Amino acid sequence: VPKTSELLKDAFQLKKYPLAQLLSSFEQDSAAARTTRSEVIAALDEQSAARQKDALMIGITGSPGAGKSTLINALCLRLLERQEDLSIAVLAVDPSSAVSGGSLLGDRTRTTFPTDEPRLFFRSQASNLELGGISHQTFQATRLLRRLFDLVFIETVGIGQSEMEIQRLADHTLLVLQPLAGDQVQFIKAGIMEQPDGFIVNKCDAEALANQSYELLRSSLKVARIATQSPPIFLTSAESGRGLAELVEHLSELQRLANNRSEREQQELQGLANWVKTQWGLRGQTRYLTAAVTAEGLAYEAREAMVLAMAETDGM
Ligand SMILES: Nc1nc2c(ncn2[C@@H]2O[C@H](COP(=O)(O)OP(=O)(O)OP(=O)(O)O)[C@@H](O)[C@H]2O)c(=O)[nH]1
Ligand SMILES: [Mg+2]
Repeated sequence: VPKTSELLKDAFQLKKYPLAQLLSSFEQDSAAARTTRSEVIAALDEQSAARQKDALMIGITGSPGAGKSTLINALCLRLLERQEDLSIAVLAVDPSSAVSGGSLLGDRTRTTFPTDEPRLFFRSQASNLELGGISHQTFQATRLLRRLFDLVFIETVGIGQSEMEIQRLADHTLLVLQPLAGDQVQFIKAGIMEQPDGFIVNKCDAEALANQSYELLRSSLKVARIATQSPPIFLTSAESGRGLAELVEHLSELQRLANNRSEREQQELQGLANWVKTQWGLRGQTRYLTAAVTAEGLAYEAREAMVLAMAETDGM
């Protein structure tokens, strides 16, 4: 078994297998995995400023089969072509097989990411739809990926609450819709769903369909009066390549504006608080928040250790 420091050295060069091994220790919940995680984070924090990355995290969400994976794939290739020194990680959160009987997961292999592109890394995670798609594993995986790549795409199936979770985790979230499909817009109108930062109407293979879809979405958003400033709407087709250049331009611009990024530290502590709540409920959360006052200044790893110690000694 290679040592953590060796794995990390290879991971810095974005070698896929060592990266996947390190990611596993971020996704697992064992004591051994936690130790590896702490070592990795400490080693990353010690890197020179020039070597430290803080990726822009883009959430791509939307109904099953809307074309999210196909889009991400096409966008990645264009972005990489455009920017020589760019590296991208894609984290696809797949609905758990319990819900779909595995069929959704099977369908998802339709889109294949190029494995021979050294600057592109792909990871698929099982998700729990009951928890809104994004799991603690997703959060943990982004902790590593954002420190190693320039750009991280997180693909989730947008059903109900999951949009909100992805918006918390990502710096910028785009909702992918099928043409003329108003269901998710209805959710936004009804206030069930938070407003995404932008909309993508995909599968706009024909011009008439694109125009119709655009008008429908625009008028729905107007009625909903969800924003004083209406979010951008992109009309895309993976088939014809329509709108992809605009979307690439948009993403590059976001990447340039570093102030779009959320504070990593804040996000980490939020991720920890979410985890404490799912593990130990409201009582545990209260207990943690009370103790956290004295833990001010402590980073994620130290706080996680504190939480585990509290759970062990007083059951939380
Ligand atoms: N006609 C057309 N088909 C598309 C387009 N984009 C994607 N598709 C097709 O739509 C199907 C679903 O695409 P995916 O990219 O797997 O969709 P997804 O949203 O990732 O699906 P899930 O991950 O299962 O939720 C595939 O058969 C694609 O080939 C498009 O622009 N036009
Ligand atoms: Mg997909």
